[in-house]
Parts: sequence; structure tokens; C-alpha cells
Amino acid sequence: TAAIPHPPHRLPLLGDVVGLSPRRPVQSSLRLVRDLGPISVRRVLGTDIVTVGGADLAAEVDDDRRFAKHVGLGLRPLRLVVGDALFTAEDGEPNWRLAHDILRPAFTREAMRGYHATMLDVARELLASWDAAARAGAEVDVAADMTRLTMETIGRTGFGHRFGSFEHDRPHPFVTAMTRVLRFAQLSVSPTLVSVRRLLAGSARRNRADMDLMNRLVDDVIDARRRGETPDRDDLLGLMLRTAHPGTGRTLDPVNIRRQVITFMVAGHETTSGALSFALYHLTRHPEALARAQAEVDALWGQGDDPVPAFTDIPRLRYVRAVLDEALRLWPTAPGYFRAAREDTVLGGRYRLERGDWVVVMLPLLHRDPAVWPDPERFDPDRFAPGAARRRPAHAYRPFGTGQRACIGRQFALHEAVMALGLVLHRYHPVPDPGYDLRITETLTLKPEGFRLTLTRRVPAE
Ligand code: MNH
Repeated sequence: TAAIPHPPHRLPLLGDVVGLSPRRPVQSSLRLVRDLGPISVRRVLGTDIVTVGGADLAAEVDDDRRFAKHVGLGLRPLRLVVGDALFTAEDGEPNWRLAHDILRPAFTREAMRGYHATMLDVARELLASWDAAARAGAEVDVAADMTRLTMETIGRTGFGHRFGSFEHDRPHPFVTAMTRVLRFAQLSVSPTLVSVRRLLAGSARRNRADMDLMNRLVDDVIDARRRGETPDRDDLLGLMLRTAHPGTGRTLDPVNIRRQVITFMVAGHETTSGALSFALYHLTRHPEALARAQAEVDALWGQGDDPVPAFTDIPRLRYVRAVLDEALRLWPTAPGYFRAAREDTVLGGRYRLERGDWVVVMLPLLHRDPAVWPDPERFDPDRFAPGAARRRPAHAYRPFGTGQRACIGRQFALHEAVMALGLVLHRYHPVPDPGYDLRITETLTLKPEGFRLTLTRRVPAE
């Protein structure tokens, strides 16, 4: 067996912290390990963090028989907030299976068909807001508006709740509170430098207040349904309130339901919003890809002004989908996942792991594995042309995680995102600020920071 490579400049006690940034843990870690090969280990204040970034090793780690999901590092503070709700449940916790089985019907293709009209309504609100900006010649803040879109979509489809995201200039208080809670969580697990500790002490009280706000809002949403003020439907909330497990007859308890609602509000929008924002960013840098995407939507929806996409139109937007796939390859908005060994094992035929040892699959690294991805830094949606995926190892691309703990909302996110991006490209020509250089913010998820667009209507209004 062999020792796992580590960064060259290891300090006594502190370990491999040179260059690590508590505000940008993913990007700074990436710089630290990217030249160390498909597996490496960092020691941060006594904790060894084994990072996997090669497709062959990922295939082993993704195997549910050998490894389980691990609620590690970045997920730990989230666990404090939402406990054993779907995303943060440890493998094998009873509420995971219970909630997973109860909620599964909300993510079938039929369920997507049911969400389509609502998703379209929300996309139209985005267009209305961008029309106003286009008329005024004003810039739009892409990530902020995509967050409005995805927040509104999960609120309405999942819980019958309207946040009114497009009716206000400022982000919804839930979004502000949630963003701060996530940032606080992220800092609290970062190397505990003195400056960070001081920062944390100052914001602990605000963190409580933020959590209270989120809980209150969620409780209001649940109460409104219980009192019959919002329509009783088989959406996420309806399923959780009314359904017993088909096998065991058990139901979710009220505390768990609250935690699931918060989980879905968070998991259901941050990542999709980032994916849409990165996709638009790349398109503004690649005019030929933009032109192809626009040709595709034009061919489907014509040159007319207000297309009404049918449910079955969305899977036909193959190139728009490939743009999103490629955006999620370069900057996977959920940048990694943790896996723990179920038993003592040997990885790659030579790296020994003991039962319970965990590794992190760092997706921006995996998605640039030079053995799989030629010219990995280049944005090229054709990597996702029909049939292309069959020519590379299945575990080389995992933006939605792996195995039984993979994203339950994948189809939801893709339907929503392809439709919204398609409609945006059909209607506008996006013009970036020529001075913009990509900067990425991290709040557990990744988003382009300060990315603004000026929009020109492609088809003038009558
Ligand atoms: Mn989502 C799990 C990425 C959209 C709800 N999601 C995961 C995981 C990844 C992920 C990666 C696995 C994490 C881990 O192993 O620790 N999710 C995404 C991305 C998008 C996304 C990149 C959009 C793009 N996710 C959504 C949407 C919803 C959602 C939309 C809900 C409507 N995701 C979840 C839930 C889980 C999850 C719930 C946890 C599933 C489980 O463990 O059973």
C-alpha cells in the first residue's frame, strides 16, 4: 500500500493551511490539491481530508456497497439546522427511508408534468421583470434574479406558497436569512483562525434570529395548509402531511416535516439558481454556443414573441440542456459530496482506508480529470451531445451525487432550468459587462458573483 500524496508545504500543527481561504474553501482547496493527482490528502488543524478527483477512484467511492454517504464537514452545520431531514440524514437513519419513500411520488415524470404550468408562470415573471430592465437599459443581477425564479418555483410547486420574489427589489427575507445561515455554517467549520472566531462570536445571535425567521415562515406555510387556506394537493407538503409509508404505515412527525420543508426550500433552489447563472455566464463568453442555443429555441418556438412551451418541448431542447450540463461540469454548484468506508478497504488497489474513514469527492476536480475530459478547462456543450456520455466512464460526471443518496430533485431542476434558459435565450440577446471577470462566491454552493447582464429584446414588442 502507498501513502496518499499531500501538498508540499505542510506546517507543524496547522498542516496544509497555506493558501486556504475560509470564505472560498472549495476554490482555495482546489488550488491546493489540483496538481497532486486523482487522490490527495490535506491535514487541516489535525483533521485529514482525503480528496478524490479522478474518475476511476470515484467509481469505487460511489459504490453503495463499499461506501455510504457521510454527513461531513460542510454538511455538519447544516445537520444542526435540519437534523435527519433527507439531505443531512446519515445513511441508515430511519427517517431517511421514510421521507424518501413518501416523497418519491413528487418527483416522477407525471409529477413534473403537473409542475410544468407553474414553472412556466414563474419563468414568465422573470421575463416580465427582465423586459422592464431591457426597456430601461438597466443591468440585471443574474444570480439574484435566478434565485428569485428558483425560490418562487419550489415555493409554489412544493408548498403552495408564493414568496412574491419578483414583486420586491430586495431578496426575500427567507433568502437573506438562509444565505447568512449557510455562510455562518461554512465559517464555523473552516480552520478556526482567530479572525474567523471573532466573526462567529459576533454573528451567533444573528444566526439564531435568522433560524427563527426561517422556522416561523415554514411553520406559517404548514399551518396555512393545515387550516385549509392553501389548496390541499399531492405536492411535497401534501404528501408529508397526509401520507403513511406504504410498507410500515409510519408518518413523518411535525418536527421532521418542518425540517424537510426547510431542506427543500434550500436544496430546491440554491443549486439550480447557480447552474442557470453559470450557464448564462458561459454563453456570453461563447457566441457560437449562444447562437446554436438560440437557433434551437427558434426552431422549436418560432420567431414569435410569446411562446407557450408544452411539457414535451422541454426534453427536445437538447443543446440548451447540454449547455446546462457543461456549466455543471465546470462549476458544479453543489461542489462535492462525502463518502465513508463501510468496512476496511483498499482504494485504487493501494490506498488503505479503515472502516469509517471518509473521503470527499471534489466535483470540480473530477469534472476536469484529464484522463476523461480532453482540454478540460474549455467550455464545450458538445461533450454532452447525444451518445457522448456512453463513451466515457459513468462516474466521471456526478453533479447530482451518486447512488441511493443522489439528488431526488434532479429532473425537477433540469425541467425548470431548461425551460427558463430556453425562454430567456429565445427572448433576449444577453450582453455582459465587458470588464467582468468570473468570481465565484461560496455559501456551501457556488454562484458567479456580481455577474450582470444588459438585455436586448431579440423580437421587438408590437
Ligand atoms: Mn439536489 C441531494 C445537487 C437541485 C433536493 N443534490 C443532492 C446531492 C447533490 C445535489 C450533489 C447529493 C449530496 C450528497 O451526496 O451529499 N441538486 C443538486 C444540483 C441541483 C439540485 C446540482 C440543481 C442544479 N435538489 C435540487 C432540487 C431539489 C433538490 C431542485 C428539490 C426540489 N437534493 C435534494 C435533496 C437531496 C439532494 C432532497 C438529498 C437526497 C437524499 O439524500 O435522499
